[in-house]
Amino acid sequence: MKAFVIVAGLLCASPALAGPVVREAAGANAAAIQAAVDQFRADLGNPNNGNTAGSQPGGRREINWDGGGATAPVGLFPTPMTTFQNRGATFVTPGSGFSISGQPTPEFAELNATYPNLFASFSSPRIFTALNSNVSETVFHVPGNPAVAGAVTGFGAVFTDVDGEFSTKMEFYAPDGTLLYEQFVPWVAGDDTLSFLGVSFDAGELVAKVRIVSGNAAPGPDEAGSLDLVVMDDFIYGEPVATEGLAITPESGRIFRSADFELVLAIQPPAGTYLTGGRVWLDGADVSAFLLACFQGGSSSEGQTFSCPVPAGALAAGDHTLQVEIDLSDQTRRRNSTRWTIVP
Ligand SMILES: [Ca+2]
Ligand SMILES: [Ca+2]
Repeated sequence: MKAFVIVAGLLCASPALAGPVVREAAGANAAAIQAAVDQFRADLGNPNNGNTAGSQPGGRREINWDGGGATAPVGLFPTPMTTFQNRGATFVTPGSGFSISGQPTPEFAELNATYPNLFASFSSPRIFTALNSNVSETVFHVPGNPAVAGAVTGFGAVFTDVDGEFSTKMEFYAPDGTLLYEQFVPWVAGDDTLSFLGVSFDAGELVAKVRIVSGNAAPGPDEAGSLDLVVMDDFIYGEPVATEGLAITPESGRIFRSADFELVLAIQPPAGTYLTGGRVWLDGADVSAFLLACFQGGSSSEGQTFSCPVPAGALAAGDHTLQVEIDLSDQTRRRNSTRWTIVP
């Protein structure tokens, strides 16, 4: 009976064609990318939650680097950069740290006198770069609480002076470390140009980390020969929600369609809290009712468990994303997801 319920449930979910929703644009000025940026904001939802502590029910976060305005001096930061942890993001680079531009000019003239001729802001006046590296990573956690790992539904960034088709890219990683998606940022000839790439996911995929390769060299030298120097402006991302304390097995990876497997949710509420509700989506379709009929309770070293046997053939060949969200008695949420590639 249980096997029948789960097969019927999963097949009836009739998953929509899932995947990344990509918004991108490049051009000579802010107006050239504004529509793509606004569409991406709409994809993530309103409001912009600013510096509000804690994971909010919806909306998004933004960082424009413009605090202090036109008179602010250059801001130098170590790695990890913790300045925006109140917005649920920490920045890491293999380089020596980060810089938010500022006086003497807000286009990094202190790094190289030619840079004001290369770089422009989308949100005026300040822009952002890693130092001694062209690589930076954004890692998500609960806003105001970096000890609790989190994930978002999408991330986008503005870049300035992307001159090459393959110089600048973003990689999106799931909470279990799997690379979900990667794409090069659109380029356009010229200087003082702006590019935008924003990717959100509509099938339940979650992003715990974004790795950005910004140009093909670290800032410092003149942009000569094959060098393509690129720095960043606005970061825009979905509301970070805690992933910690909610584990899904199997983790992302390949599963043979001919094999049975066991879906197990392991939930470890923080001390003093308990589970009050939850929902499960398969490829964006709500399968909570089918799984509730199937789940068997138990416990493991990872906490309280809910198991459901998934019989061979219940999922069609291809990629499937399972997202789980639970509610806890302290009014907080936990959310996690896994992506299975079903192999014929
Ligand atoms: Ca800015
Ligand atoms: Ca460039």
